[in-house]
Amino acid sequence: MNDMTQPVAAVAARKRWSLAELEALYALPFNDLMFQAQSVHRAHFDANAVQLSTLLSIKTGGCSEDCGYCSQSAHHDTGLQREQLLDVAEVVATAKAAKAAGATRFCMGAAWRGPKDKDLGAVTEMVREVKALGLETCVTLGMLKPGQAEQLKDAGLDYYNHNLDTASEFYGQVVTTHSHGDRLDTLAQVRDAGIHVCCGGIVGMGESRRVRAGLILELANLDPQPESVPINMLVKVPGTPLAEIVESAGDLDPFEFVRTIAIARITMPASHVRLSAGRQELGEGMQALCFLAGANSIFYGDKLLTTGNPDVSADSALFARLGLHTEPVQGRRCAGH
Ligand code: SAM
Ligand code: DTB
Ligand code: SF4
Repeated sequence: MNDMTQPVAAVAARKRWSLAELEALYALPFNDLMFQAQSVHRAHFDANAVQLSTLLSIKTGGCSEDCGYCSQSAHHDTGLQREQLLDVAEVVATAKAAKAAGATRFCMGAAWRGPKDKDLGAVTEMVREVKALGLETCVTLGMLKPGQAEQLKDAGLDYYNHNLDTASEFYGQVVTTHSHGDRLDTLAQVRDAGIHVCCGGIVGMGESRRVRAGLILELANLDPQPESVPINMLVKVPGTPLAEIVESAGDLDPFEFVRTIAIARITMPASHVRLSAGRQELGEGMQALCFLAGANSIFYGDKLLTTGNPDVSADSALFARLGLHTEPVQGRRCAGH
């Protein structure tokens, strides 16, 4: 029975997770964790539906930031060909092809610390035209300055992707040119502008389990929780510092990646959890376990931003083998998002 002496707001307050609770979830036997995750998943979503987002790098390489995992940082010698901001027409043509292939959301990524005002005009035009195709729109442009999120919202932007990437205690070992606090600041601007938040992170960077638990804790305790939570497995790009560290220290156990997906599902029950970078390396069996753990979104298309992704034909075949289907736009079962 509810304690009627408590104010309504306190009764309705959302659960805040603790690090101890998340560490306890990580410590569960794998089958018990999967059972919990699948039960939560079924209570909130069609268990066999997967949302498909296609990525396009609209401005590639030469980024001022020093993110230790990233092929596009000017601080690392990865041999990546730099490209200026694409023309609107080229972006629209790629978005049309993505829609024809079955994607429902189109995500445009730029290798910027943040957009300059002169570039934002071109991006808002891309958002307008992609939205007019009947696709959901998403951009990931780095840190935003006051007023920029509102301009994107006015253009019809549905989602802004800006990842916490790792727990605050580990952030300084991954990036030094901006802070974890800077990320939270941009996320607040996106939320205040009324744009849906897409925010997740990367695992497999040589972090401890406690750091993985800390990342999921920080994501789950965002209030409101992000509508979309991409969980990336580090893609080891030659020439990036983190690839070299992980190459000598050894890869993360893929079951630990599946556990991370399951814990994201349990702690963020109404969010779309996206099985993001690293699908090629995980293979089909591990991807199937990720879907069982509650992943219900993927990046769909032969390329992520600069690295590979499974072919559309391979994904279609995998979906057929697993009896999965594509989630239609606005296909969520729970109200509010
Ligand atoms: N510059 C913007 C930013 O930092 O937010 C947008 C682009 S950035 C490439 C988007 C996200 O891609 C990063 O936050 C990170 O989570 C992910 N990512 C980048 N390189 C990756 C890699 N090698 N492996 C896994 N995830 C990666
Ligand atoms: C996210 O969390 N993962 C995507 C998207 N958001 C922008 C990017 C993955 C990039 C993987 C490395 C690359 O292709 O450059
Ligand atoms: Fe730049 Fe984003 Fe890559 Fe960091 S992750 S180097 S900000 S493109």
